[in-house]
This record gives sequence, C-alpha cells and structure tokens, in this order.
Amino acid sequence: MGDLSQAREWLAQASSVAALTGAGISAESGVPTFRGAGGLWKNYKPEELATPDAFARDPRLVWEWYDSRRQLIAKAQPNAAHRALVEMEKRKPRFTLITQNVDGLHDLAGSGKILKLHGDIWRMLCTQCGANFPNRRVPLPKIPPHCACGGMARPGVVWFGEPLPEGMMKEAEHAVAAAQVFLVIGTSAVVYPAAGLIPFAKQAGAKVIEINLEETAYTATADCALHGAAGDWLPQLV
Ligand code: BJW
Ligand code: ZN
Repeated sequence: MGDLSQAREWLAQASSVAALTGAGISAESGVPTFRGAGGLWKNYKPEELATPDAFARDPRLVWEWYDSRRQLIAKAQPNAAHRALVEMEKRKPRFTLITQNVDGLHDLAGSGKILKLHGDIWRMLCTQCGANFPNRRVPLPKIPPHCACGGMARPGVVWFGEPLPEGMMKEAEHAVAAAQVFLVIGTSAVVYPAAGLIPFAKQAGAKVIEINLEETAYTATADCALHGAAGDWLPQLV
C-alpha cells in the first residue's frame, strides 16, 4: 500500500487522471451520506425510497424526502475536497470527474465537465411528457410538483433498478481506461455499475488511490489507500 508521497508522485507524473466521487466528499459540507450516520430519513433507508416502486406507491412520501434533502443541500457550500478537484482539472491535460452525487456541489465549486452517473437533484423529469427540466425551488411550494403539461414530475435522479443516463457509463469507462491515476473518493463502493469502475481501472493499468474514512471492498486492491477525510487528503495530493 503506497503512502502520500508515493501517491503525490503518481499524480504529479500523470497527464491523464480520472476521479470517482461519492457522498463522502460532501459530508464535510454537511450533506449526510447514505449509509453512514444520518443516512436514515424518518426511519426509511435510501434503498426503501430511491426506487421506482416506492415512487409509484407513495409519490408524496418520496418527494418529501427529496424536498428535505434539497433544503439541506441548498444551504451547503463546496468544501476543500471539491475545490482540490477543480484545481486538479486546471493542471491536467486530461481530467474526468465522475460523480455518483446528485447534490450539485461539484458544479458550485467550479468543476467543468462532470459525468453525473446518478443524475441531479436540481432537475425534474415529467412522468407524462418526459420533459427534463431544472428546478431549484426550496422548499417546494406543492408536493408532488407538476410539469407545465400537467403531468406529475419526479426527481431527475437514477433510482435502483433504473439504467444510468444513456452513454454515460461508456464515457466514464473511456476516461478511466485512459487514466494513469484513478482517484476514488468518499464512496462505499457498493452501488453498481459505478463501483465496477474501480476493478475496471485496475485492469486498465491505472494506479488506484482511495480516500475514505473507512475500508471498502476495494481498499485491499487499491495501490494507495488514504484513511481519513477527503477535505484533509485531497488538498495535500494536488
Ligand atoms: C468519507 C467522508 C469524508 C464519509 N471523507 N470519505 C451488481 C452489478 C450491477 C448492478 C447491481 C449489482 N447488484 C445489484 C445491482 C443493482 C443496483 C445496485 O448496485 N445495488 C446494490 C446496492 C447491491 N444498481 C442499480 O440499480 C443501478 N442501475 C442499474 O444497475 O441498472 C441496470 C439496468 C440496465 C438496463 C435497464 C434497467 C436497469 C442504479 C443505481 C442508482 C443508485 N441511486 C442512488 C440514489 C440517487 C438519488 C438520490 O440521491 O436520492 O445513488 S442510491 C445512493 O447510493 C446514491 C449514491 O450515489 C449511491 C452510492 O452511495 P455512495 O456515494 O457510495 O455513498 P455511501 O453513503 O454509501 O458512502 C459514503 C462513503 O463516504 C463511506 O464509505 C464513508 O466511509 C465515506 N466518507 N465521510 C472521505 N469526510
Ligand atoms: Zn410534462
């Protein structure tokens, strides 16, 4: 397992870098992670609410969850880890940011191109006409919200059992295959296909650097595992 100076050297030498982020990168901004403390909402687990079935059964309940999260995220600011990735993007000829997060904090920090594998909490999809539109109202004046066509809207995110936005995994894989270093930051790496990018990167020959408070199923295979907060480690790496 490499150490910080080794990881810094790999990064300094790399012209092509890719990063996968998860909820842990926004934890220091005050956004609760899914599987850690604070991941429960009214005693529901994310797996019970982030599904098309849950929405079909009780759209109001699911929208109340999203409305409360939108209110919390609206008050959050990007942290040192989000900012370090913006800096890295400026310095590398090729840098791809792949995120599982829907909170928009990478956008707010100033990251350019972001592959949002699981969508965006600030967008809505019409269940009737299929329109995909931005909406930043907090709190929502009416739950569930509706589209201009009169149809019910749903959050513009990817739920369990749903496919990721078309072509996005291919684009992520393409970037990872070209990367000399793959940073894996603040993800429990249990949700697929996103987590599959980690063994994919290894197989493609990238140095995998994991930053996490805890061990994950992929820690043992990482070339370097930095235990601790993303906001502490990432600025030291860049
Ligand atoms: C810190 C920190 C600090 C904290 N610093 N670190 C095998 C292969 C492929 C698929 C499957 C499979 N088995 C099952 C599946 C299906 C399923 C899946 O993966 N299930 C598993 C749970 C078993 N996957 C899907 O259904 C996906 N779709 C799919 O496969 O489609 C196939 C298909 C094809 C064609 C037609 C139809 C279907 C979709 C997955 C969608 C996930 N959606 C969610 C909700 C998004 C909307 C919302 O926000 O409400 O995405 S679930 C939730 O989990 C969210 C997250 O993006 C995702 C990942 O969570 P993440 O980011 O890792 O967060 P945590 O909380 O788990 O971890 C935080 C980490 O941070 C921890 O490790 C902490 O230690 C760490 N940490 N503070 C550093 N300061
Ligand atoms: Zn509509």
